[in-house]
Parts: sequence; C-alpha cells; structure tokens
Amino acid sequence: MKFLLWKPGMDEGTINDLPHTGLGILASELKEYGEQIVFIDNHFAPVPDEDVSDYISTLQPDTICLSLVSSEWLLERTQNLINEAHSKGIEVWVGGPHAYGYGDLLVNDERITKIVIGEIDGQID
Ligand code: B12
Repeated sequence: MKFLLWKPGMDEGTINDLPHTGLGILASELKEYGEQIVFIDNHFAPVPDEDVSDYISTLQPDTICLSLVSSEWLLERTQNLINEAHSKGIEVWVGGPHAYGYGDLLVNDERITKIVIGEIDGQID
C-alpha cells in the first residue's frame, strides 16, 4: 500500500531542523511492514493552498495520514485534500494533537477512516 504522510504546517515563523517527529515515527513503523511511504513535511515551510491540489493526482496514494494541530485542521488546503480523498475513496487517517483533543467531533466526520489517539509506536497491527 502507498501511504502519503502530510504535515501541512501553518506558521511560517516556526523554525526547526528535525522532520515532524510524530509522522517520522509513523513512517518508520509503516516501513517495518514493507509499506511504500511518501512523506511531505511542510511543517516548517507551509505552501499555498493551490500547491497541495496536485498531491493526490501526482502521488496516487491508497491512504493519507495527517498529523494535525487544530489550526492546521482549519486550513482550506487541509479540508480540500480530505474532500478530494473522500471523493476518490482514499482512506484518511488523522492523528496528533487535534485528534487527541477533538476525537469526539472527528468521529462524526464520514470523510475520516481512522482517528488515532495516542502513540502509534508498536500499534500498527
Ligand atoms: C515539539 C513540539 C513542537 C515542535 C515540533 C518539532 C518537530 N520537529 O516535530 C515545534 C516547536 C516546531 C512546534 C510548533 C508548533 N506547535 Co507544537 N508542540 C510540540 C510538543 C511539545 C511535542 C510534540 C511532539 O513532538 N511529541 C512527540 C511526538 C512523537 O508525538 P506526536 O506528535 O503526538 O505523535 C505521536 C502520536 O500522536 C501519533 N500520531 C501523530 N500523528 C499521527 C498521524 C497518524 C495518521 C497516526 C496513525 C498517528 C499519529 O503517533 C506519533 C508517534 O507515537 C507538543 C505538546 C505535547 N505534549 O504533545 C506541542 C503542540 C503539539 N504544539 C502546539 C502548537 C499550537 C504548535 C504551533 C501551532 C505553535 C505556533 N503558533 O507556532 C506550531 C505549529 C508548527 C507549524 N509550523 O505549523 C499545540 C497543539 C494544540 C492543538 N490543539 O492543536 C501543542 C499540543 C502544545 C499545546 N499544548 O498547546 N511544536
């Protein structure tokens, strides 16, 4: 299966040298199972909404994994990507702080396939 891991990023002023830690861990866990991974980390370099519009058509993922702070959930590019994935039957998994804080709301969102609350380490099975 091909997994697209995407961290949208929302604050252009945030600087760090590391990839997004949560999705980095998710990537290493999925690799253990031989899954194919594309990790687009816009955490420290958010891109305009229109740049995201070809992620699905170009990369053709089976599943999209999002790690979101709540302000990233509200971004137009995040909602557009989820809408497009849903319309094409692509699974959407959401984790990170927004899932942790607002899982009770996300559970009513038919576009979301899995809401992961807590650590993914050792939990893929
Ligand atoms: C380190 C950190 C940062 C670092 C990130 C560095 C990096 N390279 O990763 C920096 C300083 C850059 C940062 C920035 C910001 N942060 Co910050 N940050 C944290 C902090 C302290 C720890 C996060 C972390 O790395 N945890 C360790 C990793 C391994 O855990 P994790 O991310 O939760 O991921 C695990 C699971 O959640 C799960 N998982 C996560 N995502 C997914 C996705 C899927 C699909 C699956 C299956 C599983 C999964 O698996 C992972 C591995 O087990 C948290 C507070 C906290 N205690 O969590 C705040 C926190 C996440 N940050 C927060 C905020 C608001 C921000 C900023 C928006 C602040 C700002 N205005 O700049 C920015 C956003 C950055 C951006 N450019 O858009 C809030 C989010 C609140 C909310 N409701 O959304 C938090 C919760 C702090 C708080 N209490 O307010 N942050």
